[in-house]
Amino acid sequence: MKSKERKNIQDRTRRNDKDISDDVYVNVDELNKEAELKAKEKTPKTMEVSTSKTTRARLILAALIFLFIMFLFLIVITSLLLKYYLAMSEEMSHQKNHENVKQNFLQDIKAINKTLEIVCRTCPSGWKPIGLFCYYFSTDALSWDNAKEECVRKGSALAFLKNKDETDALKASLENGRYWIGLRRDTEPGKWKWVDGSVLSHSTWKTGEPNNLLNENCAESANGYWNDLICESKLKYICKKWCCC
Ligand SMILES: [Ca+2]
Repeated sequence: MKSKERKNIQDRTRRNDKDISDDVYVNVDELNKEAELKAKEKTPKTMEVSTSKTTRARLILAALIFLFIMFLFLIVITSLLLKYYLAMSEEMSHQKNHENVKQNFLQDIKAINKTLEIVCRTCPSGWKPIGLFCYYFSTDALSWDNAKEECVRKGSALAFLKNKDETDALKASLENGRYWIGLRRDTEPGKWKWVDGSVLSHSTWKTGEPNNLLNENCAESANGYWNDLICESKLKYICKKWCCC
């Protein structure tokens, strides 16, 4: 009897152990499944976090590259501006030096002209200094050819008045008289030439002149205005020469 009871007890014990073992296995499986579920739930978030970090890192890298490129760009622009500034400074310096040289040159020219004017005012007796020339206003009357020869004999030339400044300078001396000037009709029709061979480039002809009335081939200054006249006419004359220069 005792043996039978012992056996029953052993059987019950064995069944309980088996039940317990089964319960343990069941719990372990459940825990594994739960862990898997949690792992599945956690994986997307982990991936999202990882992706976000990668994106941020790329953005930071791109920003750094952009800043570096901008830095290089600023260096290049600054270098170009500096180079341009230095070139402009050098150019302005050259221009300033050139302007100084020009001003000094003009001052020297003025000083030379002033000196020449003073020297050239030393005209022979009976000659009148006007500008850089000496003029002789004759009191005797000659034909145009004789007047020309007389001027040459005096070391001068029958006056040639090539520009307005000279004509204006002589205006006061010519207002009250008639004088031969060194202008004669050329062989070419309509052309006039000065005694030095130069062509006419400036004139103060009287209104209606030259009219070439009765073969008038020589020019006179009549009260400051020019008129063509017969060369054999007897008129006072003007000689002109450089002074002592
Ligand atoms: Ca005339």
